[in-house]
Amino acid sequence: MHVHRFERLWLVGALSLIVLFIGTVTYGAVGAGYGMVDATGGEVDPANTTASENFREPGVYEGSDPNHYDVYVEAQQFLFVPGTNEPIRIPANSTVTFHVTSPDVIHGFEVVGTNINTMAVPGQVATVTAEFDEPDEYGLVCNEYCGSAHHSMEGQLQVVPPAEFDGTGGGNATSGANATSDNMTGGGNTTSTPTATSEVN
Ligand SMILES: [Cu+2]
Repeated sequence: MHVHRFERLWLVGALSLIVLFIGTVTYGAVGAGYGMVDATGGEVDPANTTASENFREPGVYEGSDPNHYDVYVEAQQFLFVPGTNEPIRIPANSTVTFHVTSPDVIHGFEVVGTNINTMAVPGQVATVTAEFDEPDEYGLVCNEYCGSAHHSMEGQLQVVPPAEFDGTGGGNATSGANATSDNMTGGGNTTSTPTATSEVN
């Protein structure tokens, strides 16, 4: 059977497109490191978020390992606690797990310029873990429409040199600075590091 040359070209082109599309979808699903908010953070009572074991008094806590910190954030109309009235401060060269929930309506919690971006759903705790290698400042924004002052809902995350880190704050303030401090790795790393500048709005 004779297939005309142009016919064959179209055939090859169309098949290549299909392969390309399947490839990009597969890459987006498994290769790019994105994940859905799942139920691992647990549930809370939105009217009393700290009553449950899954959420603590908002603030920064030392985590299970050295250089690991847990940050509990309440996103509410129209501020992040902590984050808006006082910045979230964490030391550089650390791994941080954010636990985010909302006592009122659905909000967003995005650390601008990184891939840290989750919904804050009333009754649910979203957890996101990221590494911060170098001192920097990031904006926080809410990107789920949450009411009349949604556009003004923003905050700040400060990654400070370990020597300047003045301890964890929150329910139980312990002094968190790690003794060994200045072995900062340079530059880009795996999970969520920071490329863009952190400007808000
Ligand atoms: Cu909002």
